[in-house]
Amino acid sequence: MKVVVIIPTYNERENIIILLDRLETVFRGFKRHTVSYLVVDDTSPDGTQELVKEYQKTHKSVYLITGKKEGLGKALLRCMTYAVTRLNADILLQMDADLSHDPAAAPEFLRAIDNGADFVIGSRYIPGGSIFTDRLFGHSKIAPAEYIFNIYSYIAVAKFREIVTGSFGKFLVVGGIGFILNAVILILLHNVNWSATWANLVGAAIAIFSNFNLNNIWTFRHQKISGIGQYLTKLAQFYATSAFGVVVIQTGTIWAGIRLVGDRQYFLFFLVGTALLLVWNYVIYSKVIWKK
Ligand SMILES: Nc1nc2c(ncn2[C@@H]2O[C@H](COP(=O)(O)OP(=O)(O)O)[C@@H](O)[C@H]2O)c(=O)[nH]1
Ligand SMILES: [Mg+2]
Repeated sequence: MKVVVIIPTYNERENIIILLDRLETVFRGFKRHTVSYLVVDDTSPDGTQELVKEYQKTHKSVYLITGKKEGLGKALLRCMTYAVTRLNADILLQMDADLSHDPAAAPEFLRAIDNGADFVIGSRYIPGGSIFTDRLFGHSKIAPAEYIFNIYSYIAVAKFREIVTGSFGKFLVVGGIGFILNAVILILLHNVNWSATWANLVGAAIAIFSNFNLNNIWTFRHQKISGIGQYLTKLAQFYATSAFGVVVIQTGTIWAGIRLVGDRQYFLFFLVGTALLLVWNYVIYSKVIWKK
């Protein structure tokens, strides 16, 4: 298979040739794969690129792509795309140019791939792991503050996306549909002279039925309830826990709030009660009704 070692560089003139030489030594006589090297240099002002171009004259398996500096992540994406689409790489092996990734360890990564791994990651934190050598020449391009900020903002965005697109977001959408159904039925029946109480009971009963089925086929589809016996048992459970939530948790919060603080704040207690109801419902659905 074709291995492309990808090496991002920015101001690595003291290191890049040493690294390429060491890699070539390590892979000399390596028969299982053909190995080439792709340097991605973002027009380093120290002339890294010129050194690599000179080196290419005598080393045919070294490739170079260049661009303007947009950060390490962008450089790596560009480089991976090039390696796959232009050099037909089957396996990508990424190494920093500052000699902090030991070339002698590279064949071990390929061995793991040969043994069936799809992705191999080296870590200084596993048993036997360490920084083999730390950067001897030049300096780190990645400022600690920026690094920490980027990691935390990535985690925050990923977590938010997971909540919105994950089961909690779907649960909210399903609940919203139920709320609309409930309101529409209440208004329609009230218009044909039903009492608001009965009209709401029918609306709520239909909304709960809709919530149950939509949650079953969408929100919690990986734990889908099937089989008529189980379906009916879970549906009854769903009605019971939904009724408990509305009567005890939501209405109870309003009742307690009014008694403690007074009637004028009733809408605030409605909002608090509804928030508690959402938590109750979500916990019951995920931990009881659609328990993994
Ligand atoms: N092409 C390119 N390479 C970069 C850029 N930033 C860092 N690098 C390279 O990425 C590797 C890791 O960067 P380094 O400064 O050693 O980061 P550290 O190991 O986290 O301190 C080195 O080979 C750098 O030359 C960039 O913006 N573009
Ligand atoms: Mg480094």
